[in-house]
Amino acid sequence: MIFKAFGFLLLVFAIQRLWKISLKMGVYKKGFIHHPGPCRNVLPIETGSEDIALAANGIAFISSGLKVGRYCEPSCDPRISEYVGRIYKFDFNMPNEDAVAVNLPDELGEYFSPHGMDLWQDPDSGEIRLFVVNHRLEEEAVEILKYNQKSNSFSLVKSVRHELFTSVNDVVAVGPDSFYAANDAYITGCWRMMEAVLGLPWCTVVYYDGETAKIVEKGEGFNSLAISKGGRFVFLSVPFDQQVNIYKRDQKDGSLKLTRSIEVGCMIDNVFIDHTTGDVWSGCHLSSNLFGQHVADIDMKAPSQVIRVHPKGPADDPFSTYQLFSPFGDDGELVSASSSVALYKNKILIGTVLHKAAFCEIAMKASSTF
Ligand SMILES: [Ca+2]
Repeated sequence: MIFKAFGFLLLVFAIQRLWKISLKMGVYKKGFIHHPGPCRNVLPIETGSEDIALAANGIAFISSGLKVGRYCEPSCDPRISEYVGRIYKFDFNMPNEDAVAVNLPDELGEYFSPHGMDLWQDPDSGEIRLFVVNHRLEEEAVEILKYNQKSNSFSLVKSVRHELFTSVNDVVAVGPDSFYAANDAYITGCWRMMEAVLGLPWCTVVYYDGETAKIVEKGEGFNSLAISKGGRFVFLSVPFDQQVNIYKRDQKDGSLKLTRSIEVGCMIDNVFIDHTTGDVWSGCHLSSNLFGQHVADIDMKAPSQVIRVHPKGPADDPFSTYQLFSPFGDDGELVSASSSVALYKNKILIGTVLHKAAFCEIAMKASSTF
């Protein structure tokens, strides 16, 4: 009798999980082309542009060459393991120019697999530090790099490793050597999929204050982090639930308190905050099914979408009401599997997990339907 009851409960759980997963897979979703103005690919990027970090002067850094095979080698196109990790620089002020690879410090070694990034700029000296998630062969790391504009190079300030870094996807800087890091799983390798299938809340957000690290949030399917201007709110994307969580941040101890979850209708990846308007922008995947096919064969196209959430609430709770926009969509031909976006003076850069990058001018007025 007990076994029958247990079996029944297991069946109910399996049906509930399959129902939830099938809804989120987006099997029947199509990528529709709608560009906000003239768009072009940014050369020479061909092997991914997973995340974009933007400096106040319009210089954007783009991470490229993420070796996703670390997640589950048999399900990935073997060409991905040959990707070379790079960080490109793109200048929004010279939008007709190509992106240029930035010279990396020798300490990073031959094997470099950059993922999420964020930028910290010293308000007095203007020094730019780029925080880069790097899946080192032996362990996860957040590399803190100083940008040297004259030599177009990075020097290594600090390589932060910690036992709480289980599978870091993204990072958001809150000081010259302090940050939050989001782990997108606890298990490594192919078995990590079981975390999503079973709905195990083993993802974490880790706060590193420059010396020590602690877990400040746990849950399912975490991905990317961003922070509001002034640092009061932290944003966390949860692709599987197709939502972005908004937390109030205690600036003394780094703790986070969930205040809002906004459903965006697509598998939201890296979050970008427009500090002029407070808008949340993100690269999105429409179909995890097509995304999976793209990872298995990078010649198979996966649709792209960019979303924008415009806050309409008061300053202490800006997203109590909001408007949701889709400024960009593509069937996968221009850019496949969009993961990131950055906005600068009515121009956007769009990045992808494994494919090209695109630059678009925004011809429409932001206050209109775009
Ligand atoms: Ca990401």
